[in-house]
Parts: sequence; structure tokens; C-alpha cells
Amino acid sequence: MMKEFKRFTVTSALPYTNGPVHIGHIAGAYLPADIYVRYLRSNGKDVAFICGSDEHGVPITIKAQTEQVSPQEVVDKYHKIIGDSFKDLGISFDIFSRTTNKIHHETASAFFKTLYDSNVFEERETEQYYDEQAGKYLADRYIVGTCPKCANDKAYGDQCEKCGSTLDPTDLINPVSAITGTKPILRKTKNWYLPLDKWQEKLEHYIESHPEWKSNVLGQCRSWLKDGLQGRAMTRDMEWGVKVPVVGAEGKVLYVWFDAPIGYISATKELSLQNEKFKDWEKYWKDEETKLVHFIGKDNIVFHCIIFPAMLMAHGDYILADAVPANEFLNLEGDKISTSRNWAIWANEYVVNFPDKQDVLRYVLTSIAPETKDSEFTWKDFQARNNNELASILGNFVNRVMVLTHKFFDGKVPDSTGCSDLEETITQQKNTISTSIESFRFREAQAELMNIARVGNKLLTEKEPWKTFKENPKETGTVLYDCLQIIANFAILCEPFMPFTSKKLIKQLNLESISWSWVDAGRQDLVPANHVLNASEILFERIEDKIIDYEIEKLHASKNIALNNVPPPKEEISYESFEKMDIRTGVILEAKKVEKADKLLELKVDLGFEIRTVVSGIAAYFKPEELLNKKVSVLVNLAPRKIRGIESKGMILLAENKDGRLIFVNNEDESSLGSIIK
Ligand code: B3M
Ligand code: ZN
Repeated sequence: MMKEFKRFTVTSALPYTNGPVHIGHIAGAYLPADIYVRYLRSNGKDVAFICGSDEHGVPITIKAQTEQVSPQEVVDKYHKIIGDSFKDLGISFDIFSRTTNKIHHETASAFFKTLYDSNVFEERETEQYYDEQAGKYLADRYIVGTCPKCANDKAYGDQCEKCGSTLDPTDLINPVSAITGTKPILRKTKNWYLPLDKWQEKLEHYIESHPEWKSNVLGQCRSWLKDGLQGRAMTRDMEWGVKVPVVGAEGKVLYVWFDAPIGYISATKELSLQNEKFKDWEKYWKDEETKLVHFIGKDNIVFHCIIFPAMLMAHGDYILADAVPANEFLNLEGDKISTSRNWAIWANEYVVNFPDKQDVLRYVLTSIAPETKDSEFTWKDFQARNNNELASILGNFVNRVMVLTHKFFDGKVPDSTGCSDLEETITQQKNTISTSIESFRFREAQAELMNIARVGNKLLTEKEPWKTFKENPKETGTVLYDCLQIIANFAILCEPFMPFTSKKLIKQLNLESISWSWVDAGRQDLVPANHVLNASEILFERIEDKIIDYEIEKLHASKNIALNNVPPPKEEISYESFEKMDIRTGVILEAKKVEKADKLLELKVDLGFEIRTVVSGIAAYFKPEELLNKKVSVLVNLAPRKIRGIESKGMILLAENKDGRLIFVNNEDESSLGSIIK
């Protein structure tokens, strides 16, 4: 049984806002957390469920570079997309904040300052890789090279995603800059290091005080501790992030893994300002009677079990996590989920393609949750679980009971008290579910939940109430009465797992005005005799082969797009929109550099009816003399713009090839296939 805690602070890893979230993320850190929190709430517990966007760090600035927009635009875009996906899938955070918020910058900054003022950090001057062409120090993912441990040639400066090792840029073999692809040089710079070695003993003690943790988590922590902890830089030479709040730290920001976990704290503070119920935020972080639980994926274990606890210890006052139920990875159709290869099912696309099937995804992802080892999602399995489990076992049971009650009892709950052992059976099942959830074994918990529907089906099969009605309507009534109680109990117990289904069941039972909680489950009088039910509705439609085949095809197609390194087609537009563009042929008559602008060329383009001045950002790709007499398509009705004091009227259209170079499209150049004309 659960150690009695007064309240709970439950966090889910803050997703990087460098793209949407996919089913691997959902299965790893969000859905299990949501099940846990909904269960706690149903038990009347005081719980704060915290998440938000992780908007700093190199993942964001690299994305900004590839999308050619500012980091702020990147985070605004994905914060919205990710937040909506969570909402659509019923992930019930009390707050979904973001680390670009002022309150977070203040909180993270103050946290750093406290550590700095108590001389926790070591100031070190070290040689860091520097990209001379870009004029930037290369931290973390800005530098790529070969992992010294597993020889993966796409390891990042801070981490190898293949073998999970945490790295320093200088550990990489053959390092190259991810910005320009050039070989970096070493240059001196000063940064602040957290001397983790000083907390080695305390951390060992902390980890060993939790023998109940999952073995994958303990395993990683122990191996870290065994290797001996070393100092880690908590600042970076970068522009984007929380400024380092000390003199002499201009042009430096906090390391994203320093500020991100503090994001949990700032989000709780923000919540306290929004919601009276949480007004005392400190209780959720500083009171020993609060159970702090971090839901994460396995690649985040070291940060949550070693580095963040060390930061909290160094700061003082804060509680440490009591549980870190990290999940392993979810694979997809026989391969690792990969953003760069577009091998993923994106949450935002799923909810559009399968509106009203949020619970199917929740159910399937919980059934296959990678709790103890990597697991796999396949569309066929998704279909099978929907059709053979949700539709056949659960949906069919509910439907039969509802239809029979309408047929024989005019949609009224039969006047009965049921047969005797239902309370005991369901109470036992409920206890099993509770224990499993409290031990973070959600697969097991959900399997037991489905057994409740199986109990119902068995009752129907054994008693065949449709046959007995003529001779013994009372017996039919008793059976249906019990079945309706089973449905009501199921509605309570399935709420953490399938909240949308729970609502639908309660609606069919016409009991929306009553709010049940976990304690009610096990009762045999939830739906009173003679109560009038609503019409029955199909809970789970069967999913046809063609839908699944289409999804599988789509997945392979999008992988091809990624493999050929061309961007996916943009959103569809109407013919009317296309027709608005006036594209003409022209020939370049003159080309010269724009003063003090590295990227710009000023062109004179002859359109036959007029010679236009066009300023174009192509200086990096062509010398002016290469452009003379080149034929080119020109978008002539683009609104004129002043660029560096020159009025640019129109835009010449070139193609961006796989290497990001601009080219003139011609018949010979096959490598230009699929390039975007821009
Ligand atoms: N953003 C890593 C990730 O999204 C990181 C988690 C932060 S939790 C404080 O996988
Ligand atoms: Zn490696």
C-alpha cells in the first residue's frame, strides 16, 4: 500500500519545442503520468500535475536555423502544437507552461545566483570548439562527431543517442560543426561548473534509499556513480536562453539542462498565481510530506536522478523526487522512431486523422507501454486491439446490456438488487488496479481493468438473459441489473486510462449529474433500480483494413521524403490561390553585390515589358558574373519591399537542392528533383 503522503507533485518531462510530439513521447512520459494523476485525483488526493515547453538549448536554435526563422518563432509555433496535442489526447496537466516565460527566467536566474553566491560553482577556463565561419562556440548539439564509446558517427557534443553516453564535445572523434559543416578550432572560454563529485556520496545514499525504483533507472544511476561523477558546465556560450546572472558572463546563458528542470518549479509558481487551489506553491516543492514524481523517458534519467537532485541539494530547502518511473523507448513498425527520418506517428496528426479515437490510442499505448524494455507499436496491432479488445470485449458487452435493457425493460434499470458476489469481485479487481498504478505498472493495471468487462461478458454468456425473459423476467432483470452495475464500475475505474470512454458510459447511463470517485467502485448499487437510461451508442467502431493500410503506406512515403532529404509538401492550396501569383520569365541583365550585406545581390531583370530591380539573398551561392544572361522565373506581383534602401520589386525563383544550395532548374540536373522552388 501507498506510504501516506499529504500531497503529490507529478511532473512530465518538458518537451523540446523543436517539433511536434510523437507516440513515443506520449507513451513514455505523458500518458502514464496522466493515468497516475487521474487515479490520484479520483482518490481525492491533493496533486499538482506540472508540465511545459522546454524552449531553450541548441535543439531550438538548430531548428530555427533550418526553418530560417527566429528561435522565438520556433518555440511559439511548437508550444501551441504540442499543447494542443496534449489537450486533444486528454493529458490533464494543471499547467502547461513554457521556459521562455518571465517567471521562469527569474526563477532559474535566482536559482543559479543562489548557488553562485554560496560558491557552489567552479569557474573554469577551458578550450571549447569554435566555428570560425559562424563565429560561434559549438555547444551540445551544435557539434557532431563519432562517439568514442560506440562509434556512432552522429553523436552530439553532449550525448550519444545511440548508446546513451553523456559526452563532452572534446570527447568526440572527428568533430564537425553542425552549423557550417566545417572543422572547428579550439578556443578559450570561461564557464561555471557544477562539481558533481562533491555530491557523489549524498547521491549514492539518495539512490540507494530507493531500492523500489525500476531496475532500468537504478541501473543507469549506479553505472554513473560507479564511474565517478565529474564536474559539468552549467553555462554555455550562446545567445538563446536564460542569461547567466553574474558580471563577466556576457554572451553566456544557462545550460538548458540547468534551466529546464527548474522549469517544473517555475511552472508550479505560475500555477499558484492562476489557481487558488495551488496558492501555496512551496508546499509542492519543499514539504517532506509531498511526494515528487518525475515521469520521463530513459534518455533523461541522469538529468533527473543525478544532476537535478545535486542542484536541489546544493540549493537546499527542496525535496527530492521520491520516484522517477522512466520508460524505455517505443519503436515503430520494426524500426526506431526517428524525427530526422520522419519515422513517427505525430500526435497532432493522429488526432486529426482519428478524431474521437483518443482513447483507442491511449489504450493501445498503455497496452504496449515500454515499462521494462523497449516495445513496439504497429498499425496492425493497433487495429487488432481496437477490434478484438475494445470493440469486441468492452464495446460489445456494453452494447448488449444497453440494448437488452431497452428491449425488455423500456430502458429502465430493472427492479432488483442483483446477485451477491459482484461487490467482492469488483472490489478485488479495483484493489489490483490500485496497487498496479501505485507501482507504476500501468500495463498490468489496464489489463485488470479489461477483466472487469470480461466478468460482464461471462455473466451474459452464462445466464443468457435474452432467453430467460419469457419464463423468468425477474432473472433477466437481476442479470441486467448486475451488468449495468458492472458498466458503472467500469466507468469509474477506466477514467484514468480512457477518460473519454468513461464520460460516454456515464452519459449512456444518464448519470452525468453524479460525480463518482474511486471509493465508489465496488458498489453494487451505483445505478439505482428504475433509473431511466439514455439511448445506447456504439463505443468503439471497428477499424477497417483499408484505413490501416493507408496509414502504413503514408508512413513509408513520409520516410522516403525524409531519406531523399526533401521537405514534405506544404499544406494544400486552392487553384484560386495559385492563380493569384503572377510568374513570368525574365533574363538577368546585371548583378552586383549590395554594400555591407554579405548575402545580398542587386539584380536587374528584363521581363520583356519592363526591367525590374530585384534584391535577392543569393550572394553566398553565386558570383555576380555567373548570373549574367541567366534565364529565370520571376514572381512579379509580390509586394515591393525596401531592402537596404533599395526597392526590390518581385522575386526570382530558384530551387534549393538537397545540400541547401540554390540552383537554376534545368533539364539535366536530376539531383534537383523534389527541390522547393523559392
Ligand atoms: N526537453 C529532453 C526531451 O525532450 C528535455 C526534457 C527536459 S525535462 C526537464 O527529451
Ligand atoms: Zn555512443
